[in-house]
Amino acid sequence: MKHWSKEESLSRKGMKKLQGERLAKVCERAYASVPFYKKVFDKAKIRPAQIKSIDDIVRLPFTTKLDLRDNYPFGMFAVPMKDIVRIHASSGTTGQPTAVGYTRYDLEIWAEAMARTMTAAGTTANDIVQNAYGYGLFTGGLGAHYGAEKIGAAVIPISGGNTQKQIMLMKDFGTTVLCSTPSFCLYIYDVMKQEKINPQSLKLKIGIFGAEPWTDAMRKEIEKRMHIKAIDIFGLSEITGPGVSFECAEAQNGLHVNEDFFYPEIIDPDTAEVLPFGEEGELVLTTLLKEGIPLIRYRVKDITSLNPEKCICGRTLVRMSRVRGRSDDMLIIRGVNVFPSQVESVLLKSKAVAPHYMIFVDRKGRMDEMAVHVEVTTAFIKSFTQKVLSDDLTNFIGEFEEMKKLKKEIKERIKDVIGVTTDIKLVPPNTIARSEGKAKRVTDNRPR
Ligand code: DLL
Repeated sequence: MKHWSKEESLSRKGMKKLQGERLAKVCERAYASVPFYKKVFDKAKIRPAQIKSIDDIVRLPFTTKLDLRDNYPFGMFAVPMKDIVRIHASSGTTGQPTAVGYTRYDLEIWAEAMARTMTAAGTTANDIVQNAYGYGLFTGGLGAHYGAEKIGAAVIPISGGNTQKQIMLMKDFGTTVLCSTPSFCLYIYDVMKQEKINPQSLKLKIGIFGAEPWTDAMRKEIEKRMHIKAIDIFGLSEITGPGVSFECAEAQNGLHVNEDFFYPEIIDPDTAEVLPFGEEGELVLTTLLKEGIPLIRYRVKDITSLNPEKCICGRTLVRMSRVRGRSDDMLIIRGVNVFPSQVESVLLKSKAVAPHYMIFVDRKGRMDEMAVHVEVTTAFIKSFTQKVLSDDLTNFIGEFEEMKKLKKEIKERIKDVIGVTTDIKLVPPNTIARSEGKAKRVTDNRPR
């Protein structure tokens, strides 16, 4: 039987009522059990009893990553440690990690959120799910694991990395669903190609991808190369992990938010004013049921918009648009705002380049300079030279007229679409570092 909860197709009115009831309770709990929330509620002169409907949420103060850091490791927990059954942590690449604790009930809700996610992607109890998200402090591995188990699929808990083995198991076990970052899937594809394994010879049909920004152009590349349906899923460890929102296979058009668990708002990142449906801004999420670490109006920093229209799949859950990137990943190049995903969209319009690129930002004197390194495809090189593709190519790759023309085209397109002048460097196939987890596509060397 298909896993489908009635909350996925509630009327807007019914959903708002449910959200309002849950918000009132979470405010009570947070106020009573977390000193941080008592302090900020008191400061804002608001009592939990004043929160009666979901529309009252605008009266509540925001929570930020800094608040989590200030209360590191367990200061934001709302239950005693005897009730916590799992602890995860963010990677902390930009400083101290943040720790999140789950009660048994929180894990149930998370598994339910991921069961909906897997189902919407087309996964059923008949599937064999190869889970290549990292197991460990990162929430991807265990998050996808319990969701897949909940719907009765067979999980292969291989975790990230180990590309050769990933391919071996796909073949031997007849994997039908792959869970990984989109960049890791591309890496798996590269290795399959080197080993002359045709993706069509595999049973793989669905890819459940997330944990990093990726564009629709990248989706098309993956779908074409791997012969699968590529589904976008979103989440973050502070809120639960993967399972905050998910695309459905029917529409692949926006990510349904599990809004009975996580209430989404969009705000103007500068003024913090709440924006109407359809407008792009910073995502803010409130956990409506979390016991371990309830978060009220948590500023997520990801840039997206919300669409309340009913989807062709039958779900009424509000949809968020594909995340464009984080506001703190946005590069400001000579005053122009640039998201790496915009660069990706432009690059992938060209058939001559592969979906592997790096962006380098530097400052020369007072000027910001942006360089984009992108791999050309083997097919493109073969179209104008019969020279063997070897490392030697690195030395003279820039000398071919075809290369110069392509470089110029990409440079002009980036200038037209994004409005910045970039230095384009075309590099031979397989020379840009591949990722087995979240891809790192930007190196910003500007002094801070
Ligand atoms: O990345 C949870 C996750 C695991 C999501 C597996 C999806 C699949 P964190 O490590 O806490 O958690 O990182 C969260 O990653 O705020 C976004 O900036 C980014 N992110 C996650 N999913 C997407 C996505 C996991 N589909 C941060 N598109 C988030 C764009 C994403 N960015």
